[in-house]
This record gives sequence, structure tokens and C-alpha cells, in this order.
Amino acid sequence: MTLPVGTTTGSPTTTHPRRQGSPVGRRVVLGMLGVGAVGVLVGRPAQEAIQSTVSATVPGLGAIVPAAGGFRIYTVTGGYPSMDPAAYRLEVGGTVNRTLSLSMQDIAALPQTQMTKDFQCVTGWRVDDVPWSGVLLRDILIAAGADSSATALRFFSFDGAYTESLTMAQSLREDVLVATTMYGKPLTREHGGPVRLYVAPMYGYKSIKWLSRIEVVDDVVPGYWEVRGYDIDAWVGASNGRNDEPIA
Ligand SMILES: Nc1nc2c(c(=O)[nH]1)N[C@H]1C(S)=C(S)[C@@H](COP(=O)(O)O)O[C@H]1N2
Ligand SMILES: [Mo]
Repeated sequence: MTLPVGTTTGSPTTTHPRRQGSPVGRRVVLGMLGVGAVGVLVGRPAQEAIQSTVSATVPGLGAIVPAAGGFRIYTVTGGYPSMDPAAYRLEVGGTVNRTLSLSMQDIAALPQTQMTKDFQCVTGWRVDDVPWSGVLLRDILIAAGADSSATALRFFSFDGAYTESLTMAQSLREDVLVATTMYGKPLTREHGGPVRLYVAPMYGYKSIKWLSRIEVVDDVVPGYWEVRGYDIDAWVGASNGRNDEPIA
């Protein structure tokens, strides 16, 4: 099976997979056509979220600070790391054709994607209709020439503590964003600026803040909360024993 570069994978508006899709077949290297080819992926419409579910917040995910709009600010290190955007680099490595070290300008030069979707924490709080923008993780993988037959990705934070994981199939979805803005403004330090992941269909713990490195690897390595008992496949409404409304 050939990875359908330049076509849609997954359908954020209608599908809600409970398990990862079938593995990509023979080895296919993403981005054989080069970075220019990803332009065809731009311009998909932003989607509106449907419904909110608000329930009692159960603390337990590290330091918690309430924030505007219903977000709680989480950090497992007890502080917020700071990063001069001019010094920031997003490293992309592992099983890729081209190791990348992307500055904010490099990221801005990649195809930009916007989406407006809810953010749901596994502890129960949900923020409706958050406008996000950045670069699809998929487009970064294409830019790096990632091997789409690799099984998984690992994500690292410059907070020095937090890590996350996704399968390759999950990473190629069109609702998984390397986010640089929220509500039309650069991501604040508290929300993970200058760059965080936003994994729309999954609980918030997948959306690693202060993202510093992406690695394409052969095995899923459970992330910070996953080694502490949370589900690795963190689909909203179909994991962690919860029945929240899926993120449309
Ligand atoms: N580096 C880092 N990323 C993180 C976390 C964290 O503690 N550290 N918490 C996660 C959890 S559990 C949630 S719900 C969201 C919260 O995002 P916010 O702090 O922007 O509200 O960030 C996720 N990403
Ligand atoms: Mo969370």
C-alpha cells in the first residue's frame, strides 16, 4: 500500500477510530516529492466542535493553575520552561531521510493549517471551540522524508521531563497539529510556547507542551502519563474508562 501523500488520510469530521488503523504496508518513504509537494494539503476547512462536556475536575496531573477560557495550566516540573523563540529549534530525527532542525521561521514557511476544535483533559474539563494553527505533524513528517512504515513517534519536551508517543497512523491524521498559535496569538509560555503538539482526537495529555524533538521509531514508547497508568491510545470518549463526546 502506498501512503497517499497529497490526499486525505482519516476524516476528522466523521471518523472516530477506536484502534489504530491497519499498519502501512511495505516501506514507503514520505515526501519523495519534496517539501513543495505538501502544498496540496493546505486549505482544508476548519471544523466546528459539536458539544461540550463539563464535569468535576479531579486534580492529579501535576501543578494546576486555572486559565482563561476554562483551560487549566499543567506542568509536571513545577515550573514553566522558557525559550526565546529566536533560539528555538524543533528537532526531527530517527527514521527519516532528512534530519531537521526547524527554527520558528522554518516552521512558518511550511504549509499552515488551522482548525477549531475542543480540548478535553482526561480529568474532565473541556474547552470548546479552540482555534489552533500551526503545521500538521503529517506535513513535518513529509518534509523530513519520514519512513511511513516505521511504527511510532516519540515526542520530547524542553521541560526535560515530559514525553509522549503516537503511532505512525495516528501521526498522519489531519487533526494532529504541531501548534504555534492558540486563539490567533502565538502560544503563550504557559500553554507550551513556542510550540506544542495538539492531538485533537485524544485526551489532553497527548498534547505535549514545549515540544523540542520528534523521533520516528520502531516501537511505541509510552509517555509520561502512560507509564503512570493512562491509556496509550487516548481517544476522547473511548479510552481511560470515560464516555466523553468524541472531538469532532
Ligand atoms: N510538557 C508538558 N506537556 C503537557 C502537560 C505537562 O504537564 N507538561 N500536561 C498535559 C495535560 S494532562 C494536559 S490536559 C494539557 C494541558 O494543557 P494546558 O496546560 O495548555 O491547559 O497539557 C498536556 N501537555
Ligand atoms: Mo490532562
